[in-house]
This record gives sequence, C-alpha cells and structure tokens, in this order.
Amino acid sequence: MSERTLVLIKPDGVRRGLIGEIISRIERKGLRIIALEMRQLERSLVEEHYAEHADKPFFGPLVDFMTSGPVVAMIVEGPQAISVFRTLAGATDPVKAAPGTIRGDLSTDFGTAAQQNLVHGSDSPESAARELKLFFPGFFPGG
Ligand code: DAT
Ligand code: MG
Repeated sequence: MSERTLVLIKPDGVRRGLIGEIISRIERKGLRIIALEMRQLERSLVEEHYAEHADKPFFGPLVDFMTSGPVVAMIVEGPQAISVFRTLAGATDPVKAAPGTIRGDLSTDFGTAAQQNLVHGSDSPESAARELKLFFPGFFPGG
C-alpha cells in the first residue's frame, strides 16, 4: 500500500554536505520525494515533534541539536514508505546502526548527549500523519 512518511535530514547531515547522498539513497530505493523544504526549525516545533521524549534526559540536548542549523524536510511516498525508510536509516544509535544504512555508513557520532544520527523518519502511520501536518500544514488543506 502506498504510504507517506516525514523524512528530515538533520542539521549534522546538512552541515556535512550529505543532502545529495541521502536524497540519492531514498530515490535509488524507489521512493518518491513529493515535497521538500530547507528550513531553520523553531524550538517549539521540535518540542512538539519530539513530545514523546519530553521526559527523557536527552530531550534538551536533542532540541538544541535540532535547532543548531537548517534541516531538509521531505514528504516521501511509496509502497510501505514508512518501514522502507526506517530500514534505509538504520538503528537510532549510530554505533549500532548496520553498515549499508544511512546512519551506519555515514554518521560519525560515537557518543554525544543527543545522538547526531543524520535523519528522522516517522515510525508508524499515526506518527506520519501527525508529523506531516506539523511540518507541511499547507500540503493538507483543511487540516
Ligand atoms: P528514531 O530517531 O530512530 O525514531 P527515537 O524516536 O527513539 O529514535 O529518538 C529520537 C531521537 O532522539 C533520536 O533520533 C536521537 C535521540 N535519542 C534517542 N535516544 C537517545 C539516547 N539514548 N541518547 C541520546 N540521544 C537519543
Ligand atoms: Mg522516533
């Protein structure tokens, strides 16, 4: 079934010049980018996006990191796009992410307060719907 997922290239990916490499992996896998925007995120948006982690010790550092520079936000579409992108991204912790994945091949973060793991991808259809509306309100007229 065709799905849509929110993908973010986080500030570390933009700073390191990996936008093209990451987009290329998404496209080579057969997923389609149907909206794309580079932008500096407000703290309030990041806090809402990561609300499920508000009580974790890494929450403050995570918001600091996610607002430390621009991100590239994308709507990515395709069959099982949510799981397919999560598999492409690899495990959350860059130390554990397998070779062949975006995080496993490209993240050089081996232990910071907020893991700088290059990309975000929605983790379920419910998360995708919530996150896509948060980042691309204009794409969904009528809310
Ligand atoms: P994911 O991004 O793989 O969905 P998540 O939702 O559990 O992972 O966490 C969101 C982000 O928070 C993650 O990309 C990096 C950061 N993070 C998660 N667990 C962490 C930890 N134990 N220490 C530092 N940062 C962490
Ligand atoms: Mg998550």
